[in-house]
Amino acid sequence: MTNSEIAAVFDRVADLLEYQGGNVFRVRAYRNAAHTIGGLVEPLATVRSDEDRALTDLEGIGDDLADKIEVLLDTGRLPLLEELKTQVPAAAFELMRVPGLGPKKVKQLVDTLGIDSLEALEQACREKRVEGVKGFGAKTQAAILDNIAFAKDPAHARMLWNDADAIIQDILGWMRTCPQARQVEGAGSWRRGRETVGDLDVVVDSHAAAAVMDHLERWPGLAAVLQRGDTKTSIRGPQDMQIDLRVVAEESFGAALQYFTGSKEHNVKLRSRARDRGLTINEYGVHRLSTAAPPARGDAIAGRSEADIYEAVGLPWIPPELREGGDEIERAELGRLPTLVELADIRGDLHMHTTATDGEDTLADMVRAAIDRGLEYVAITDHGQRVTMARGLDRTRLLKQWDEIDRLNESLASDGHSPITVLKGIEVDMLEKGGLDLPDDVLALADWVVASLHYGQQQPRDRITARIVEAIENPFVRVIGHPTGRLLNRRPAYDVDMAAVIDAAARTGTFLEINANPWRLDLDDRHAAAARTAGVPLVISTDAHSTRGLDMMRCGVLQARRGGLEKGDVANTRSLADLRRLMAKKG
Ligand code: DGT
Ligand code: CA
Ligand code: CA
Ligand code: ZN
Repeated sequence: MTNSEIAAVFDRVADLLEYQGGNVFRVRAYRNAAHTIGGLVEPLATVRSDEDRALTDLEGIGDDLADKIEVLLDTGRLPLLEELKTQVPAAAFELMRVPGLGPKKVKQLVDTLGIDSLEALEQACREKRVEGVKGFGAKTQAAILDNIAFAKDPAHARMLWNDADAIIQDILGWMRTCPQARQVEGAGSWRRGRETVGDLDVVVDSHAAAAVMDHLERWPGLAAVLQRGDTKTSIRGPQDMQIDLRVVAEESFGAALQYFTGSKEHNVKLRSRARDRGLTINEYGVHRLSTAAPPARGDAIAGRSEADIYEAVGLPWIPPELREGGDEIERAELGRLPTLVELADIRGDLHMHTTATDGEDTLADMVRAAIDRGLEYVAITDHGQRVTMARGLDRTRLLKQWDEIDRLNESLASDGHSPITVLKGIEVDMLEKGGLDLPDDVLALADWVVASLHYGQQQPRDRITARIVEAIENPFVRVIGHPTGRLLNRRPAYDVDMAAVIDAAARTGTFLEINANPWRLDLDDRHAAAARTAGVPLVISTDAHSTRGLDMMRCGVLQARRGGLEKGDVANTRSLADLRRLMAKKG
């Protein structure tokens, strides 16, 4: 069994236990185990067979779970799951895949309406039978209908970029140890930094294709070989991810890298530009149209490097993040390609949580981790009191945290040179009825205020937009956090008029966030580009809930690059003094 299959078994056990109203700690143990295993590139079978290691070395895997993993590896089945399946209706699991329908809600629908399939649930919503069930109502019923459509859409089954990145880094590292491989690069949507990835594409420069493919087949992450040919092999890796590997000769490597980086739309435009110049481009190189097809090796006018390919059609090299078939070729032609923001430009992180609310690490740990990452300033922005699930801060607890931050800043500066400045921040919530969850006299004392919308996401477009615009108009609100609320693969954005939000932000000098969490990436590339055009400063923030979360900054930077953002468009590339000058433009 692969890791992803084992993770899926544990997730299913957790769902079914929860459905039965099982012990919450037991449910959580299975969920955590599924999470750990799902994120592991190395196969569990390898860990188990290594004499120097034990399955129980893995985070959240105790003796009991280790035993169950061994049973799964040996037999491919888990008696506990088989037993649970006999106790829970077959449809329950299918229904739990609908975003927003947890095990408890599903149980209620099954028990009261006898729902036995996704189709039956859809039907019941249409016939308005769900709104009558206790705890549901008309709004929830409408949301379920939307979410069934969302769950059925294959576009929502793609892997998050950050997870795909872990897999491709492992495979690139492995392939670079192959003696016959001279250059090894990742291509496709991963290289373009798309928020989700369908499959992974790898291009290898070698004259010994068979040896390269043999090496690929020995990759520890390999689950199955799907297809092996002379120049291309496709395999299945961890979490069912497909990987396509192509082997080309050195003189074609740049052409292949360009071709397989795509996007398809970008390539179509590039080819048509080539044709206008009497040239043809394919994965082997750029040739004159007059030469007989297929062109013989060696007569290409470009192919070795990507820059050569673009140069052959009179263009500068275009960064992969911009190759989506928009106006990047026209901009390149005019010499107007942006100089894209880079991770190294980022000097501060202005959205993060601590153990005071729903973070996993303490204030001191978060700040230490930020120093280790070379940041010059951070804002601590725990939740305001409305977020009761996260034990959101009321006035008293917030002021107490700010005292702690004062003392921390003092101690950091005790030798006269502080490595970092910690800003006193808060993530206030926009209330369902309008307004914020902490009063202005408290916000006036903050260095940095993020306002976010977590509740009442089903409200109609004009209500949601009005709530956000009202927050923007609050003189103390500096930035709107994750402005559309989308969660990739899980939940669509709430219905909001982004043009009105961008407009209000521009008018008031309020910033908009690019939330770097790989599930969010919100604003997305297009909205970020629109905000830039309107002159709204963007802030790329991790919204970290642990020290590891701080490393997600790179995902946000990638999204910003896709939106064509330059260093100057991103407020947290500035020094703290310059950031404060920019903040002073509001109100
Ligand atoms: P994905 O895998 O769905 O996230 O997206 P991509 O862009 O990685 O697409 P993929 O893996 O099908 O192909 C990788 C690149 O190869 C693609 O961006 C452009 C190029 N390519 C593949 N098939 C074709 C094709 O039939 N025509 C053209 N023009 N380009 C193609
Ligand atoms: Ca791909
Ligand atoms: Ca592919
Ligand atoms: Zn947050």
